[in-house]
Amino acid sequence: MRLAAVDLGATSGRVMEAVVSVGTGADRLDLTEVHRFPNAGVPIGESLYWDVVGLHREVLAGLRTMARSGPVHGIGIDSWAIDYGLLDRDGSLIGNPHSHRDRRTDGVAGQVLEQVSAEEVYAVTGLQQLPFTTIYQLVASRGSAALEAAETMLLLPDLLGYWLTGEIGAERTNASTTGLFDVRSRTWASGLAERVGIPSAILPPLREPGERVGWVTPAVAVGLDLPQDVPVIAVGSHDTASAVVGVPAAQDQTFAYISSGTWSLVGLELERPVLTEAARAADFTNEGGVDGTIRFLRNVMGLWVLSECLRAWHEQGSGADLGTLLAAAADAPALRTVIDINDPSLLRPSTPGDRMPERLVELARRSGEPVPDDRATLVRSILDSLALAYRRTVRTAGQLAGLTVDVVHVVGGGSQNELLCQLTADACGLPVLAGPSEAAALGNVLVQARALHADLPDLAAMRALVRRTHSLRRHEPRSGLDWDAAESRLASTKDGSTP
Ligand code: LFR
Repeated sequence: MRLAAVDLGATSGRVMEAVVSVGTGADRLDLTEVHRFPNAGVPIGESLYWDVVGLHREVLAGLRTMARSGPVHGIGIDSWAIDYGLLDRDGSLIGNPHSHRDRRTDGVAGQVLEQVSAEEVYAVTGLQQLPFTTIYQLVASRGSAALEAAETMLLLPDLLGYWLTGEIGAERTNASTTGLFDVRSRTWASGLAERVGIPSAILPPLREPGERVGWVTPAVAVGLDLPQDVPVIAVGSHDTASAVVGVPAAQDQTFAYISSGTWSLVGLELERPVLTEAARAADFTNEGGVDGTIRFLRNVMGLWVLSECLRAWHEQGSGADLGTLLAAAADAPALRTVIDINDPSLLRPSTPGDRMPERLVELARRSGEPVPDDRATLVRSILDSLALAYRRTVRTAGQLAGLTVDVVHVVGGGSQNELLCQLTADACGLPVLAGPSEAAALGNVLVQARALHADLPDLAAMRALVRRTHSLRRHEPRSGLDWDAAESRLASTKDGSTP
């Protein structure tokens, strides 16, 4: 079968064509990029928005290209989580969706947690405290004309699916990231929403990955030159949920995963949430995975920090090529400057008046670490600090869940960064299996393929197919670097306390 995976990231989006066949003696899971397009937050005044109509246009362009060269048996959409659009009573989008990196949520989490205790919130939602979670965005917009006019809130993949099919709903893995979802009953936490002044009526009916969202509308079918019986299928519409489906883990190993892109999502797949006080204190999240699994993980700031440095240098007119920088970073002194890569000062986009490279230098200074003196040492410091954060997170996840991790799988774009993967193996003291880089798109099509009756009964079968059809790079841990000492150095700084 020939399936379209729409996979939207914060810096680029793509429409991928997948050809899937299972059980025919010649298994196939071939992905081809049909259309790739840039994405970025768009500043207007003090606010930061997504150009969601532009994203819809690019999705249509990709689907049209795919339709020209053959049949399309299904379409699935995944994107980053948390962000949403509001629909009015006519079903029209109200305004532009905000980016979670917008400043409107500054201080809001603190206000909410004065109203409902952090313990109580964690017992219901099981989520890490991220300042920009949907609940905080909606609280920030209480009293706004937009929220007053809103009939429905749609997370971004559900909004794009609505524009293709006319059907309204909320796919469960992404709903689980909103802070408005009850991790145990697996339904909306309507009571919590109402307590903090969010009208629960805007939360649409939930759907499971694998359910049909609907058929493309006649207008979409005509515009794309598609037949009208092309289904849009709900996949793990949170990109991280799809990426975890695409982790090529073997069944006999306990694996941790790092879904490495703009953010790095680091954790374990579990059958049940871990809602202990220790998990809350360590700020671990229990997001919903495909097939009722739990993604027990933490957000680590990720390659965002590096890509914002590249952008800042580029805007300054002295742009450098990533490959050259990484080669120089490989030769730079190891573990010279380690910083808390999760520091909130790194969250916002780099601007000419507040550039990411300078923020990192400032953070090193504040932490009493040697200040990076050139680009190679700065990049090395980012990668060492990421590896250190991965190490702490993998170890803490294992302790909290009572599991001994055998192997770390790195998937997503960051799996191509060989230096980072090697440092991750060294830091964790565990083998790292790197790839595939397109795990989210693979997870997206695997769930579609099953919904369309491919013989992929469970996650193990899906992962076995990824293993049979994709080659992975293995990094063995090397000894020689003192990661324990680097970790203690970091822990002794004020900002190094986050796990
Ligand atoms: C990764 C991701 C993370 C989520 C962040 C913001 O792309 O979806 O899982 O916390 O983006 O939505």
